Amino acid sequence: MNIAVLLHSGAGGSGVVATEVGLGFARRGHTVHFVASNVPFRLTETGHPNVYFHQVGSMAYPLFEAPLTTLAEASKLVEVIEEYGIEVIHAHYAIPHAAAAIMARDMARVARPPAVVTTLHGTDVTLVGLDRAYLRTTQFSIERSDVVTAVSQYLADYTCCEMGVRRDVTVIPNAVDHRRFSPRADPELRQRYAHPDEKLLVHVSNFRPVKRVEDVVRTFARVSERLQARLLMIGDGPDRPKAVELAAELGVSGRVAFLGSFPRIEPLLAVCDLFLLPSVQESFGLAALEAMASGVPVVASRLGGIPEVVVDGETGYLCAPRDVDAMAAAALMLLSDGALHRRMAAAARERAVTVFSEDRVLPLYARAYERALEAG
Ligand code: GMT
Repeated sequence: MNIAVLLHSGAGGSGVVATEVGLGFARRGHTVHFVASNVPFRLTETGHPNVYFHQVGSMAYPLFEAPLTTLAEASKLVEVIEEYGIEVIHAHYAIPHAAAAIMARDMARVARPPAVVTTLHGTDVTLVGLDRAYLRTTQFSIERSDVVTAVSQYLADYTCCEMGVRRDVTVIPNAVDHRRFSPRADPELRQRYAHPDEKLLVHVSNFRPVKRVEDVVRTFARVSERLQARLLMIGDGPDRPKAVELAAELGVSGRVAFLGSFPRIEPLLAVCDLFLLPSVQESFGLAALEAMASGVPVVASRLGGIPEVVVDGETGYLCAPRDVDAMAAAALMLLSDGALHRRMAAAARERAVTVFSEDRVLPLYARAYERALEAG
């Protein structure tokens, strides 16, 4: 199949999923064309003869108050459709990609226009899409796609109930490459971040307000009152300075490393003991899944799609959002009991492999592509 993938190229979860799913299809022999404004964050591999990247152009003009990216994206996509015979466009995140995909499908001068599959990721519906500024375009783009998928049942229900979208939304959970993200003891790597008698906690996100990175620091500070521990903060974003300041205020700066954002996190995840995800909004929680695949249990908020990923009491613990005391207590329970930790680490890995492996999830997308082609 010739597949065009539209995505946000930054470090956000939707772009990561789009890249990993696209590469998964490429490894299985399909030709994948990534169309984005920059090289996608996780597109670090080269040497796939069937992977292409097409950069969306931009033209500044004094009359335009902001760049017209949706139009530029649709224009680039039409070129790709006509030159490479694209059969399926996979738009990850409704705005603006699904809109650009529908525009390009209608513009393409080809005998058989491509089918459009739109995957909803979360904030495209729960935050941005519901804003009146984008509501009608988002509804239109979802309704006119040939097949729409959502990364959790929570998000599928939310799309239908809150957005008033009248159509089927198929749940296809996010996938993890469980061969790359796997438990791997690497004492040499671990000792760069923690002494042998210390526990190593980790958080990965884009440090936006919904991630509550200050609650990560607060939880860690409470944990480290009771046991020797360190915290790795991986990622970057608007709330990073607040988290850095809070760590200083709470006297834990020396034990918290703000590493910044980088694409290959799997070796580091595998040497950590616990993943913290205290978000106040989360349609899935991809970073938590990658931790689980690495054999790292998760303490997270009980909300959105997180309970579909993390099973409370089995692969980690779920607590009320903003309840830092409960999260610290859960973390301490897990980290102080070696047998419990080993059991949860194994269960986390097992769930990641059996429910969310690419081998299981990619065929669901393949079926969605086929259905879209039949509908188109
Ligand atoms: O919140 C983020 O990390 C970014 C955002 C995005 O769209 O890039 O993530 C959303 O999509 C991810 C991949 O499907 C999900 O794992 C995240 O839960 C979701 N974020 C929210 O719902 C806040």
